Amino acid sequence: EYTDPHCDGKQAIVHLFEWKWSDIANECEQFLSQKGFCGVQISPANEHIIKTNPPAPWWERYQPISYKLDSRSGTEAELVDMIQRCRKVGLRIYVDVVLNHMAGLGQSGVGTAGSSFNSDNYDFPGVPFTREHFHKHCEINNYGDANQVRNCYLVALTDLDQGNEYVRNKIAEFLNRLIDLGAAGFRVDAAKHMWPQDIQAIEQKLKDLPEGGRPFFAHEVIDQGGEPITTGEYTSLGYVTEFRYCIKLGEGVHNFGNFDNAVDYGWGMTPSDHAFVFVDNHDNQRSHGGGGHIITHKTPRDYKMASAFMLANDYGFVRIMSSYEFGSNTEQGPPHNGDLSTKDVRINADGSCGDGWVCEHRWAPIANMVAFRNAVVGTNKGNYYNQNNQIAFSRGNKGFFAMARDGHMDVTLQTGLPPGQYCDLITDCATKITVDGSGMAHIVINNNEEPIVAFIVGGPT
Ligand code: LAG
Ligand code: CA
Repeated sequence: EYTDPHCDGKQAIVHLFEWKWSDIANECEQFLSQKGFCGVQISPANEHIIKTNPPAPWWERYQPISYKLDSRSGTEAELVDMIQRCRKVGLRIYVDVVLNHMAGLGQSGVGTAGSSFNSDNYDFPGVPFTREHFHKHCEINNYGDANQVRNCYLVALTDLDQGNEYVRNKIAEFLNRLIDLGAAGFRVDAAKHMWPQDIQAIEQKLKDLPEGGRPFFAHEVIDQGGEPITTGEYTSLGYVTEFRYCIKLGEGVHNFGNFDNAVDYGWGMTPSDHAFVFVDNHDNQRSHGGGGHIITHKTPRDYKMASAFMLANDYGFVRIMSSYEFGSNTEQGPPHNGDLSTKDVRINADGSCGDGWVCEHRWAPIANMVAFRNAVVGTNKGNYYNQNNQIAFSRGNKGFFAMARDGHMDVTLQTGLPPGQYCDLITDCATKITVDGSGMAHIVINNNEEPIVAFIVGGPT
């Protein structure tokens, strides 16, 4: 339950981190629909704090002021327009929702929808929430204590009591409103910091989508082992983020031998049908939340290999990250104009992005592998080959994938596919592969920057 993304069987979503609603609508129409994406995770749509020092950091959006739908990505009208335009071209919207807390202590003022607030007084009249709706103040400093992780304050953020019936109703009202507006589901921020039974009680208050079915849920639970709170506590509530896979993908790219154990249930990794997977996310790419040796857009060659492998492998439901450029300042917000308003996403003539937007989701090995994943859904890996940092495997009799760490591969392999000529998806058909009557094909890679070949039955020819 809560695992149907409602996108006609498509298999990958993209997080357009900090994009404005108007830019997301354009991207649905001009790019994502052509490439077979299922939908978009959007940044929090509700009212949040406004910070000028530091100037408009990304994390403003993780400090809610109310559930009014005015944020720095746009107004409610712009949100609705975007949801509908994306929907028209077959893409669904998943809203990042911050339900664990409101703004941090020590702050007061006005939010992005004009609501006043005073955190130290627990006063959020835009909802309204008052002191009785929050846990008593204590700070989380011991992740070995599940009670503390759920009932105390995460970096001084005023911690809502989701055991309180009024709080549950206000949250459910907010989510139901997004369902009414056409959203297909939610990414739940800081789910680890809320009791699973409280999340369940909130989910039970939600409507079916207008077209039927339960909303999709991806719960953010940072579980890298060694703590009492595990992803397994949340799998009955929807998908759960699998941060160990970020580590596994990183290890695999650096030494392909490690891809043999990319999914390690001995490590406690989440079963595939509830694992929400990604190479990096908006937190761990800047060493907030999780961290570790995470591969990001800053090393494009490795990032393409990790992403392509993730899309080819038979594990989890995929989220592609789409970032903006940042340097050593991990607080830096999205590209902005002089008045701190977010810049438009610039799309260059060659299809890349500019003005500070990275658009990893437009990089060929990532964008074009979405079609691969859609085509091979439900099949297992077979004909597995992994030698000398060269990996290849089939997915049932639907697709074949190969990748070479040093950029070169020249080997004849069993593909498991019907005979015929196939187009390499990565190079948009510039390379062709012939599968003979016994399923064998000569696999050649000679591409240092994008050392990947992938082809599918029913693909372009
Ligand atoms: C998360 N997981 O459950 C994310 O992993 C984590 O990155 C989020 O924090 C957190 N939930 C809250 O949604 C992010 C930033 C923090 C930021 C926080 C609130 O990583 O750095 O804290 O959002 O905006 C900031 C300051 C803190 C301050 C706090 C409250 O960095 O120093 O105490 O605001 O004012
Ligand atoms: Ca909490």
